[in-house]
Formats: sequence, structure tokens, C-alpha cells
Amino acid sequence: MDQFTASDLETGRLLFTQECDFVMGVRTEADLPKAELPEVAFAGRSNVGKSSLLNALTNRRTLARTSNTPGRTREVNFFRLGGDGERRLMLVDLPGYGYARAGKEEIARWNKLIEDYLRGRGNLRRVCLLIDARRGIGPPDRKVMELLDQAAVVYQVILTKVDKEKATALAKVRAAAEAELKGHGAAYPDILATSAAKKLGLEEVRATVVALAEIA
Ligand SMILES: Nc1nc2c(ncn2[C@@H]2O[C@H](COP(=O)(O)OP(=O)(O)OP(=O)(O)O)[C@@H](O)[C@H]2O)c(=O)[nH]1
Ligand SMILES: [Mg+2]
Repeated sequence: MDQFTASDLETGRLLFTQECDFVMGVRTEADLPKAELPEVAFAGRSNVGKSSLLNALTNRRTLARTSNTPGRTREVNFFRLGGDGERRLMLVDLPGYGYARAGKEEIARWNKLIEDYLRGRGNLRRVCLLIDARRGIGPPDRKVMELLDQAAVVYQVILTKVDKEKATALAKVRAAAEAELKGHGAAYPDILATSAAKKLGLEEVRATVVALAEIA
């Protein structure tokens, strides 16, 4: 397991007290902004809690729009975190995958956008692959993991909604995910466990993200 020092946690905390601004939302690969800063993207099944985690990390309720209904985020949304003369990077909120209730064309368009972004982004430093703590890694997640293995983009599993799961069940899901990651070339071995609702595990995610930031 990653051991975070008090200083790592503090550096992470400080970064997330800095400005965080919505830069743009993008619907096609052609519109992706020029890659200027290191990027950390939040990917995962529809409704897993990507936008909620971003809001919790930045202590903002409405930075990224969230919803009870899957399929809320329909664009690749870029948020610039950190000020001048500080550590800084871009946080990227992706649309969810595995959502079956939108139209076929729309699903195909989202999947293509997600794939184009994940495959082709030189400054993408890490993908936080969010997995619902009650479900564990499922078939649509495995497809993305394979894509990232092929593209050699490092990804890290972050369990979400741990407030909804009992400790024993959580330990099992965690162990199963850790075991599965061993077979994947680009997977970061350590898993983080979070709850946006109860603000659990956020310090560790912040410390992980700040280690990937650019120092201006
Ligand atoms: N109990 C609990 N609910 C959560 C947590 N995080 C998110 N949720 C709920 O899960 C639902 C989906 O959250 P979102 O953050 O919109 O999920 P998303 O992954 O961004 O969804 P899409 O944009 O549709 O892909 C909302 O109803 C949230 O309130 C959590 O830590 N605990
Ligand atoms: Mg979302």
C-alpha cells in the first residue's frame, strides 16, 4: 500500500484549496484543448460517482454537475486546478460508460470520445478508474483497462461510495480488485477507497494527484 507522509497529505490538501476553474466541455476529439498541463482523468461506469468525487476533492458542490440518473456528464470536462507560481494540473471529468438507456448513436459517440481521449492524450498522467465499492470491477471496466494497457496509460482504481458497503464486503471487493490488477501491465497496484458523501479517503486521492502536478 502507498504510504503517504504527513507532508504528502498536506501538499495535496493545499493544492485543492487553490483555484479550480471550469475550462471547457468537449463533445468531439477535434475540439479537445491543446495539451498544456499534466492531466488526471476520472473515468468509470455511468453513475459511479466521478463528478461527485471531483466536487468533494475540490470542496465545491457544483463544480461538476452530478445526478441521480446515469448519463449526466455528456462531455469531456476540463477543470484547471492550482494558481500561478504553484503546483497545477488539469482535472478531467469524463462521461460514464456502460449506460444502456441513451440512444445508440449517442452511446457510440460518447464511447468514441472517451476512447479517443484516453488513447491519444500525451499529457495524460493517470486515469483514476472509479469502481463502485458494491459492484467491483465489471465487464465494461475490463474493456477500458485493456484499452489503457494497450495505450500504456497508467490507471489507478478508486473505489467509490464506500459508505454504502459493510467493511467485510468492502475488504473482499478490494482484495479481488487488487488481485485482478496484477494481470494488467498499466495498472497502478494500489487501490484507494473513497466516499464523496461522507468525505472518506479524499486526502489520499489529493496526495496522489498532487504528486502528478506540474510545479510552475
Ligand atoms: N452514497 C453515496 N452516493 C454517492 C457517492 N458519490 C456519488 N453518489 C451518488 O451517485 C449518483 C451519481 O453520482 P455522479 O457523481 O453524478 O456520477 P457520475 O459517475 O459522474 O455519473 P455520469 O456523469 O452519469 O457518468 C448521485 O446520485 C450521487 O449523489 C458517495 O460517495 N456515496
Ligand atoms: Mg458525471
